[in-house]
Amino acid sequence: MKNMKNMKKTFYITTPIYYPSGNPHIGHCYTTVACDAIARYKRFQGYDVMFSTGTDEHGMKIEENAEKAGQTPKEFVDGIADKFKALWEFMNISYDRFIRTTDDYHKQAVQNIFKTIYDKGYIYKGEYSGKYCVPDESFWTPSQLIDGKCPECGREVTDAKEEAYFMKMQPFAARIEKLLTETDYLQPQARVNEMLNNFIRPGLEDLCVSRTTFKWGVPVPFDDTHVVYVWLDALTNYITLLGYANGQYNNFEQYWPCDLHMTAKEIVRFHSIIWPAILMACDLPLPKKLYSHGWINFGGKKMGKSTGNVIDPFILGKRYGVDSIRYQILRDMPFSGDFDYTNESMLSRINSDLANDFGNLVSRTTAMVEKYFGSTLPAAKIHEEVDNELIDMASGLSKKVDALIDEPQLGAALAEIFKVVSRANKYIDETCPWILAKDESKKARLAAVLYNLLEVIRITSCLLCPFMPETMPIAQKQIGASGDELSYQNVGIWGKLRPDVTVEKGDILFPRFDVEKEIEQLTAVDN
Ligand code: ME8
Repeated sequence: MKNMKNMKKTFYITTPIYYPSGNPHIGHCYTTVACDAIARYKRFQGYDVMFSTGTDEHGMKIEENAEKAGQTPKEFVDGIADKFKALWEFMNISYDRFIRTTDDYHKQAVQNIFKTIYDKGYIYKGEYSGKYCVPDESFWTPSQLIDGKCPECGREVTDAKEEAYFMKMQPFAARIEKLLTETDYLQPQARVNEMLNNFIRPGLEDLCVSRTTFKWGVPVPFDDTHVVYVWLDALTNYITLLGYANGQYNNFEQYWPCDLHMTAKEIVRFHSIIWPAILMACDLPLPKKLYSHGWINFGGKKMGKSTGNVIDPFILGKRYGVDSIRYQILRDMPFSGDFDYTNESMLSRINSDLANDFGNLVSRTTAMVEKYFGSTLPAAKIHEEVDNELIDMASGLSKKVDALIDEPQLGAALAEIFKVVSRANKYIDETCPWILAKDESKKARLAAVLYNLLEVIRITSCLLCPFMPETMPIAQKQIGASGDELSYQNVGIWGKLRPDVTVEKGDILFPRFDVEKEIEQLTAVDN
């Protein structure tokens, strides 16, 4: 029974499991960092969170890449899976579970699931016909061909047939259409029409769920001349890692159905049609939401392993700070479009929002508390009318951010937080604390102004912490906030910081970068 043992509400969030066919890049980082920010936010709200990621290690591509590298497929994927893990550690990704599809428990579960669907009569043996490239031993559909030739090697293809297992899709078509049209499962909604027009309305074709052209996969349990189609193997990770159809874990009842699958747009069809069909075939509840974001492009093209235009997150994180990179990619990705990454826009975002707006607010405020009050504010304060707008904005902020996180519109959530940060900087100009400081009779007013600024930093830093988990605790220490003052319960309540708080001025949180100089150096690194 859900939540019997643990009365906390649960939240299950997943990244795609990535192909370990090349090194991870900033595109993989985007989805993983976005999920991490949401997972951390949900934990902050008090949810019992399961956040999963992993690697999708079977298939012909991997088999081929391993051969090129002179390794066995397993040696090859071991090396790259380690790189993904190292990157996630570097990027402060707080995943709870990392699944590899070569894990024994997963392979066994995939076989069990395949057998279950077969026993229910939804899988049958048939014949797959298509275009075949003999040297590559690969089948292609006509639409995959380039100029009528093999898209891999450019050689001639021939008509060929092979025996294969198929999964019936018709029994699930009506329910899938309802899922897409009558619920808000697929976000952004714009993608729904794409799925309806391109796949569902023309009639769903049965899905080929086995291959005999390569060996690197999970064998079909009752016919080991076939391996299970890599997408059936991959998609089921979302339930096998909870323990479904295997004895490795025991969290299926606790966390399924999933609250949020996050992917980019190119794999929406797999997650909005094929995945629900597999679940329906197994009589399992459907996940609650699929958010498919756009791409990080570079020079107008999708950043990807095969295009070679990859930006190395290790280099960027080391030079500019992991939190800054996390912030920039989440802030600049629109809800439904793509975003074109440039080093210039990344640096100017860091300079303007983090160094100038947030960093400056913290350093100016703590410096003034130190200078005018020897670091500890007096308890007596005088409120003025001009404070109200700032107080209202900051007190109402967490409700807005909560709603945007649920959408999930992370860029918009960050923009809301930074509206309040900017308003606080404007408030400094309006209240001119340096003038108040010259007048002994205005000390209580000055204390109120500085307290209000510290409160804004307390509230915004709490909401920013899931996005920038390394730097925000440092900011919180600098303003003297701790314990319950930083709890979710208090993030929407004004005045929770102790009135006689003591600040601890510290290092600059976000240094400013000289954009031109950095571009020069980054270009040198690239070459
Ligand atoms: O598709 N911009 O793995 P994959 C934004 N194994 N996101 C990007 C991106 C970019 N330029 N490049 C990659 C697979 N991504 C399958 C998934 S899931 C059951 C199986 C992110 O290594 C984005 O999340 O090609 C995208 O959907 C995913 O990486 C594709 O990763």
